[in-house]
Amino acid sequence: MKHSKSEKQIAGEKATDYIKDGMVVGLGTGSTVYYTIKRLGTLVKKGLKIEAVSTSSATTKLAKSLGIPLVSANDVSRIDVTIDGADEIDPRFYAIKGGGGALLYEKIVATISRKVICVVDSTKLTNQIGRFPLPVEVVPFAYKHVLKKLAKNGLEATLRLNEDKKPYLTDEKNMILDLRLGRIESPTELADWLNGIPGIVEHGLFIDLINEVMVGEKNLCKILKR
Ligand code: ABF
Repeated sequence: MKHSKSEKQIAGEKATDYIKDGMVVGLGTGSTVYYTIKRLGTLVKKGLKIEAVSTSSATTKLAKSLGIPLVSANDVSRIDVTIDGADEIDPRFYAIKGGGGALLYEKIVATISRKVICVVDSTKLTNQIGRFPLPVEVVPFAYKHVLKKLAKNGLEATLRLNEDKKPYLTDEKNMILDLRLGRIESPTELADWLNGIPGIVEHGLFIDLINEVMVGEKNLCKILKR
């Protein structure tokens, strides 16, 4: 019996329509972009000529296994299109990312990209972001002080742990604090405030970075534009 594709697969694969010969492509991280990368691997085998910038060690491993040529962010002057997932996204395309721990490279890559396409299943759409815990990447040197500062301001955060109950470390060997906010009244204000705290390297609020959203909905792909 043939299984129908999941919403993640529908959105992830459809996004490869944007990738053309000669492009520098940003490859996000996660279980939706997984399908983008798999399809891209097939296209490269068929002769598509691209170079890709990866946003995590997991994506690098997958892309390498599929023969996708990789370059580092410092080797390119721009990225033509980046395809990445999200944990939550609202109608303004404000998103929470970083559930997978790759928010720092994801944000850098999005910032240097001409176009950012977000690929999601329909459960990721929301009217107000904040239900998904907001990941904040911190340097280990200061994490307790950052936690204290957050608590002083009424923000409940927990240090992310891995399966061995040790602190989860990002590709840059930083830690992640997950902020339980419930709802974020003003994402821009919160982003600015977090940006001003020494010890915070980056946070998972993506504001004015996403240009288009491809949503898998049942067995179709809906394209949302700003
Ligand atoms: C990445 O993938 C992350 O920023 C985000 O945490 C995750 C999206 O989830 P999924 O695995 O469902 O695609 O883009």
